[in-house]
Amino acid sequence: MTREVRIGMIGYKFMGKAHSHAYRDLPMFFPQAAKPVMKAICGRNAEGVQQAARQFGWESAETDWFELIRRDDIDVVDINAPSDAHHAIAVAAARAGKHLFCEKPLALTLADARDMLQVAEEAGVKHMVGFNYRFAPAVRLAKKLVDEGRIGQIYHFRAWFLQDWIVDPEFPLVWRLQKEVAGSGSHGDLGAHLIDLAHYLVGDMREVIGMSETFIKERPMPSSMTGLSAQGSKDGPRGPVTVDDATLFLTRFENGALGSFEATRFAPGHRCTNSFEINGSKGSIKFDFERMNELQVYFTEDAEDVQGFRRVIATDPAHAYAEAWWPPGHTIGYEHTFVHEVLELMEALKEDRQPVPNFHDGVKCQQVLEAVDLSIAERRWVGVNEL
Ligand code: SOE
Repeated sequence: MTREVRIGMIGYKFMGKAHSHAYRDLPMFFPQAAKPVMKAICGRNAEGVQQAARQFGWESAETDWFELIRRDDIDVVDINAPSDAHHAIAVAAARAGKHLFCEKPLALTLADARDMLQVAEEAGVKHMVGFNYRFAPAVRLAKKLVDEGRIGQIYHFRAWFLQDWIVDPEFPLVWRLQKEVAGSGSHGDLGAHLIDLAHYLVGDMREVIGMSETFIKERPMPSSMTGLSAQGSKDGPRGPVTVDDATLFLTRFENGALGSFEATRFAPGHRCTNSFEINGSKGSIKFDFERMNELQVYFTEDAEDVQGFRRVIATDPAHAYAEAWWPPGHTIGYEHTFVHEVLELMEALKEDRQPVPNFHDGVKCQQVLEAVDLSIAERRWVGVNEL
């Protein structure tokens, strides 16, 4: 692989912008990495995609993803389209010899996710899945503390991802609320991140049991959507919400730890509270994405008179990625998680290895998502390996 990697990206809205920003920022802050060349961006709406190409800095625009994957000046196909398009694009792109970078959740179903992995492996291409929260320096620090045994044996992992952008019953029926496009609701959108963090920090899950609810069953059809905002008319046509508004589940990990998970879009005041807490024999760790530069850490071995949670700001040279950015205490944000993600992709390509997290992680996440769904449908504990 050369020092340059030519990218073709499908989707130009929320994630398209986040990824575009990452490609642009990477060479400035991580000049040692292979350089992403923003060759082509693709979207169905010609005017929209051309505007995005100009605004984000792409060399060209396409309106048909099939044309994009046929181009011989593209090395990586970056898939940011809604979830129902992931499988077809990934399979065709892998067969065309392109490396893959796909947003989460990997697919609508476990069967599709497994197929994507199999086709990518058979084609011998690299594959990455967009679990961006792994790339927050404070999360990297949590991982280091766990791996070095500084928290001891893990007893508990509890995680919650809370949002409130659809709490208004008149918020329109956007694609994220339609099962055939999104696969699931809060479960696959938010829960998927928590499941991935649990896999990353604690390990594999043995069994799960869950519950879910769709609080608002019908909503007005949307007339437009950008990011997480949408317009629709109260008096216009309405349609059924076919995904979960909230899903909660419990797990027993293979290493004996216990886990609890809550993903909801019905938590007023919580815009993007992606949090976890780990309790181990030697201490505890707490993370909250809304304070993403901080990690709360407690060590049982601290002297008794100063015991308590300490607030570590993960911006010192001792922390992952920090030296490339700003002086200590000069914090970074959401968009930087994507820069670090793209850094991993570029390094993996340069080193001729699979990036992490890759489609194996995407499949593992999908397996838990579906095990939880099955446990809800059958009202019982489900072994993750049943699927
Ligand atoms: C919307 O719920 C959303 O943007 C998710 O799609 C992202 O994956 C998550 O990181 C933040 O919330």
